Parts: sequence; structure tokens; C-alpha cells
Amino acid sequence: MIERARRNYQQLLRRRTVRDYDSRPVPREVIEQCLLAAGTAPSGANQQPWHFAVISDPAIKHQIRIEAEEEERTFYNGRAPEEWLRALAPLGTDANKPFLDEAPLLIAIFAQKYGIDAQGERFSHYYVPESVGIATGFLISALHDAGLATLTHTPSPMGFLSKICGRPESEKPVILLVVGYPKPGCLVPVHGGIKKPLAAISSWL
Ligand code: IYR
Repeated sequence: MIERARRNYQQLLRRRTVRDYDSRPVPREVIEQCLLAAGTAPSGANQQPWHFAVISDPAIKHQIRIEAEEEERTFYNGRAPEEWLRALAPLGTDANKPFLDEAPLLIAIFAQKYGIDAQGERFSHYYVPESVGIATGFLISALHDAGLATLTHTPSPMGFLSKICGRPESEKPVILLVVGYPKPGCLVPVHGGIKKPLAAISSWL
């Protein structure tokens, strides 16, 4: 047990959020297996309130880039408070998002705010943000294990993703996951590799 737990930790420790992607395509079956892994996540009343829209079409990726960069420009040039920009400074991010064109795949993750039954009636979903967050974690972990890099990108607001992906009003876009292989020579910020020690993130009672 200890060996397995250690191995899993060591494997996850190697994951880094990547912002520079190679355009090399990713086999569809790998992504399908990772989506199946995400779909095993626990969820409120097992309602599985998520949808994953996988985008590989260069024209659609480009449209997403145009709309995301427009939102990001307003964020970096005024909407974000000073404190937020200071927190982001060690990551070196800005409003330019070339990875939205360059990465072979984008996965738009939607949270189903409520369900719709066979009669077209709405029914409640429970613990939706928690459930979708857990499934997204499973997905990132599965993609990493398969040898793929990811970026959890959150253009805000991201309502444009619903229109581009043809998703219904009952679903809210929550994360745009960028997926692919790192560009050769790709760098990652030192800041992102610094993880809090065990004593800082846990306590035993
Ligand atoms: N969505 C912006 C800003 C941003 C916000 C957080 I919190 C980050 O951890 C990273 C970026 C962007 O993608 O640049």
C-alpha cells in the first residue's frame, strides 16, 4: 500500500501546468479513456452533472481564442484588482493565449445546473460545483498518467463557450482544459512547482 501511494504521489508531483504546446495530434482513444475515467468520479446523488466538449477543429479553437483573449484583455487591463494581478505575477500570464490555437485539443467542461427528464421537466442536481471539480481532477490526473500535459484555463466570463459548443442554458461552462504535448524547450514558472508541505495542508485529530 505504501509503495502504491508513494508511486502515485511521485507521479502526480511530476505534473506541471503547461502553457506552450506542440501541435502534434493526440489519439482520440486516449482522450476517450480519460473521459471515461473522469466519468467515474463521485457526484451528488450520482447524478454525474457534467459534460465534456472536446474541440479539435482549428477554426473552432481559433474562435475560442479570439473570444477568450477579448475577455482576458479587459481582465488584465482594468477588471482585475491590483491584489489579483500581484498574485498572478509569479506565473507570468497575460492576455495572449496562443495555446488556444496551438494545442491539439481543448476540452470545455460544463456543469449541469439542473437535470432535464424524459418529459422535458427540470429536476434538481446536488453539489454540482463539488462534483464537477472532482471529475475535472480525475480527468487531469488521467491525462497526466497517459503522458499528456494540461492547462486549466478560466477565461472569465466564459459564456461564449456555450454558444460555440452548442450547449443548452441548463449548463454552465466552468473550465476550458487545454490538452496536448509540451512544445520542445517549453518552460514552466518555478512558482508553480512549489507545493505546500504536509504539515501546512493537513492536521490529525
Ligand atoms: N483567467 C486569466 C487569469 C488567471 C487567473 C488565475 I486565479 C490563474 O491562476 C491564472 C490566470 C488567465 O487565464 O490569464
